[in-house]
Amino acid sequence: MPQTRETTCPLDCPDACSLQVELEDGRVVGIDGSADDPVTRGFICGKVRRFADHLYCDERVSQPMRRTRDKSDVTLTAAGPAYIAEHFEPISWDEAYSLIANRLRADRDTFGGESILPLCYGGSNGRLTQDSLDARLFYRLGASKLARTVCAAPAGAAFQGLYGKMPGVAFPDYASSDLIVVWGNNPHHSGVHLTPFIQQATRNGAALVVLDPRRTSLAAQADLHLPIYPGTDLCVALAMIHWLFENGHADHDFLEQHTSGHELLRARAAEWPVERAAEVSRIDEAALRSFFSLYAEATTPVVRCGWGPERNRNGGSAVAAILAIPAVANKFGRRGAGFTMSNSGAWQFDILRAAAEQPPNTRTVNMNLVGETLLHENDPPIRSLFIYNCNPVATLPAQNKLCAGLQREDLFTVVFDQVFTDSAMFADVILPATTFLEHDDLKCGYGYPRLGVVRPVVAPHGEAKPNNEVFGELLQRLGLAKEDDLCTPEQLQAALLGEQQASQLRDQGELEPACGLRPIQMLDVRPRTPSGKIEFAAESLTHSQAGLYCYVADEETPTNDSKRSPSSSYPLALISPSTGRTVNSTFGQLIEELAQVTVHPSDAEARGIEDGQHVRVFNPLGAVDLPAKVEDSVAVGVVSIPKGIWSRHTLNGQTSNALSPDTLSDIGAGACFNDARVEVQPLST
Ligand SMILES: Nc1nc2c(c(=O)[nH]1)N[C@H]1C(S)=C(S)[C@@H](COP(=O)(O)OP(=O)(O)OC[C@H]3O[C@@H](n4cnc5c(=O)[nH]c(N)nc54)[C@H](O)[C@@H]3O)O[C@H]1N2
Ligand SMILES: Nc1nc2c(c(=O)[nH]1)N[C@H]1C(S)=C(S)[C@@H](COP(=O)(O)OP(=O)(O)OC[C@H]3O[C@@H](n4cnc5c(=O)[nH]c(N)nc54)[C@H](O)[C@@H]3O)O[C@H]1N2
Ligand code: SF4
Ligand SMILES: [Mo]
Repeated sequence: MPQTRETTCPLDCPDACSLQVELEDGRVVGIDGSADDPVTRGFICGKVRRFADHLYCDERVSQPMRRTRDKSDVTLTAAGPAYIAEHFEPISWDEAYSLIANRLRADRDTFGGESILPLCYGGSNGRLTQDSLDARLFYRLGASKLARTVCAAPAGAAFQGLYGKMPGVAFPDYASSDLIVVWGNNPHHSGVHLTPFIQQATRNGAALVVLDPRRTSLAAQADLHLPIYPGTDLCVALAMIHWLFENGHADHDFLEQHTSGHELLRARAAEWPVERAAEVSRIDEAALRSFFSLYAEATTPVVRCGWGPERNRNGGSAVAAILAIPAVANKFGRRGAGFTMSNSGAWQFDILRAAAEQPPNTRTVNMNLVGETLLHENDPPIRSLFIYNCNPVATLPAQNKLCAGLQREDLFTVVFDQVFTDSAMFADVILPATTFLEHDDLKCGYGYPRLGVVRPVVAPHGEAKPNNEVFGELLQRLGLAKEDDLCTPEQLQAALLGEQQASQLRDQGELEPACGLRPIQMLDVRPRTPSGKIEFAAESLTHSQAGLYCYVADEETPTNDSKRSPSSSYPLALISPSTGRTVNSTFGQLIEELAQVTVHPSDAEARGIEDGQHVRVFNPLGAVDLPAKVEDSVAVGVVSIPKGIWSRHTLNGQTSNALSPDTLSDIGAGACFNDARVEVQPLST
């Protein structure tokens, strides 16, 4: 008899869908969105609809494994199940725990705890599978800490500085907006449940403006698509602020009462007349002016700021300037007006605090610089790397440097994952992880801000285990566990939410935050900054190297990498946006076709490149061989390769991450994936 079970999708996506999972004989046979949910509305993305393929694929890790041969022949071209079969052998969990515990203990005792580095990111994005028992283990070992900067570090810092992460306009309220500005975000792929509300608004007469170097499917439907050159959002946002001031659309009373630092913002904006911004951003000046007028005239405009604007050297200032726009014109106080960045701030708890765990005073390694650290840091050197909730070979910048670091024979690497990722090829020990259909978790939607409970709906595959069980056992084996440690999902949930809310969550399956699910900005929610005002020049933002709201052009790029290319030899800007097939790199093993690089017809013609032809995209950091897609969906001077692809998706194993520099953004020390500058040439056959 088929059965249906309810759970929540915790993947790194804004939506936090309510799911209905169909089971037959204990196996998942179908998965879809709950029909009675106001946001999920009975549909989910195509990626998760095929989750059963991920659960039962041949590349699922089903038992612990140990490397049997050295790492000298690991290359990205060799990656794949055949490599695993030849270089690894199955071992028991008991042997795996002993191997890992002995090595971590020996490294701590000989080289110091800082020689151990946990390397983790969003993984399944749940609140219980990260920063709980894992943090307890690494803190108590005195390990190096990780600054998780590959995503949302610049945007998060800017948003925290200006607004203290005040919750934004909820997706259903987009239906009430009269102008929707989608700025560097691609909801058709990266958060599908916003789209129906945008469509509802446009049916009601709302205008839609999209700022994106690519003509995404949403941009194709927009009233105005502004094909912005990557990394120039700061110039456009400042030009808009200047124009609002100059044309009598700034709300001076609001600025005086509810903001601070507007003098600095205004002064920096004055450097950006519309003509200058148009030239630098390569957007038609008249189109920019139409955008500014549309915004000034709208009564309930909303700005959906995505993560496209942050991934470059100007990213922090850019997001700060974009988020300043509704404050300058005071487009707040009505349903559907304001902005949305991330709504993760709607839930203000952290599991470490709940478990009374204090971070040690050890060094912090920036996640973007893991390759650099593995190769060049000796104080102490990293000797043990524990990779979980993360597929760094596919997702970190400077891929070739990272792989060289991972290939060090003296480095002991654990990869704890659900499938044999590209990173697993570099492991000494591979551990099998459960998926979110096999373990307990909690998810706070960072788009629609509900908190959903994640329940195991099927038995773990093979010998796979949840993170907390594995880190709990390692705490025991290393003698680091304490009697009053909270360990079970129930204990952790209760510590996080309090007994009453935790039991409410168990009964209802989800909870809403104290501010409600659809707060009106500056009415129901206010800035959570130290002053309670919108702080345009927050103390935390003023340490930016170039200066807050100061644009750094290509030629002036500060660099920590001598191999960084001058833009004249590498004139094309490479971006690597999300696609509809993968969630970051998750599900990559299910994709068989090669990825493509999209090149504008005029750039292709100048290089003798034809549609479908194999090309090399290269710069001094790496080279990616793959087919070209010649299409005018990208702006002239811009090329695009999807993010999250695996080595098997290109002809030579390197991916867009091989071309991304490990330079850091102005604010938040974040990733600069979209600062990659490249040349493209046909591959000789
Ligand atoms: N299917 C799918 N969904 C996802 C993810 C995924 O990988 N796949 N990832 C999840 C995660 S971790 C995140 S952070 C979010 C990200 O979600 P989004 O905010 O949508 O981020 P991206 O897809 O990286 O980029 C969005 C758009 O920005 C454009 N862009 C690139 N550079 C610039 C620029 O300099 N300025 C401007 N204005 N636009 C630019 C790109 O062309 C792209 O269309 O999505 C989440 N959802
Ligand atoms: N070129 C380029 N690169 C990018 C970006 C870009 O725009 N361009 N975007 C960046 C962004 S936005 C992000 S968020 C990062 C994401 O970078 P990552 O976090 O490295 O990417 P994911 O693919 O989400 O990796 C998660 C891994 O964790 C595993 N996992 C999931 N759940 C669990 C669990 O419960 N336990 C364990 N042990 N493992 C689990 C999954 O199987 C998967 O292999 O990538 C960044 N990389
Ligand atoms: S990845 Fe996003 S859209 Fe897809 S099911 Fe999960 S929450 Fe929903
Ligand atoms: Mo992300």
